[in-house]
Amino acid sequence: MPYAYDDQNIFARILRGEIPNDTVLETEHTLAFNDIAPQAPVHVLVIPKGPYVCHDHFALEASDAEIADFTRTVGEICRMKGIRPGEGGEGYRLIVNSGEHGVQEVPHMHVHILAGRNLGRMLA
Ligand code: DGP
Repeated sequence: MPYAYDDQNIFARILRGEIPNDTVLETEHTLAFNDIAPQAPVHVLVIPKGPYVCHDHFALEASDAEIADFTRTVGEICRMKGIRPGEGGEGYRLIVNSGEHGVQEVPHMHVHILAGRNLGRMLA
């Protein structure tokens, strides 16, 4: 069954300008803003502007231009925040919750960028 995108989800409303956001970076296909409930000193959400429900929906159905723009934007934010380990930063973690078992709360594809403290081990 194809994905059904709920255009009333909170990120869709942010994209339409109905709800304010603390924008970090905006590009042609991507918007990045600070998480409303930060779990680390740096906690940025990066979302595609297109109506993609979750990661696989985006990865398989978005255009190459959208995917490239999104990936570059994540990298650019790491550069802006000074968290790139190759450039003297202390590193970061990307999280993409998808679907029920991924405990995705907002049904619009998003990547969390977390940094600014040691995030501990997640996988044994
Ligand atoms: P997830 O569980 O991966 O779907 O994470 C959703 C994130 O979205 C969560 O960290 C809190 C954040 N969030 C929810 N509502 C809002 C909002 O209105 N504004 C912002 N900036 N973030 C929100």
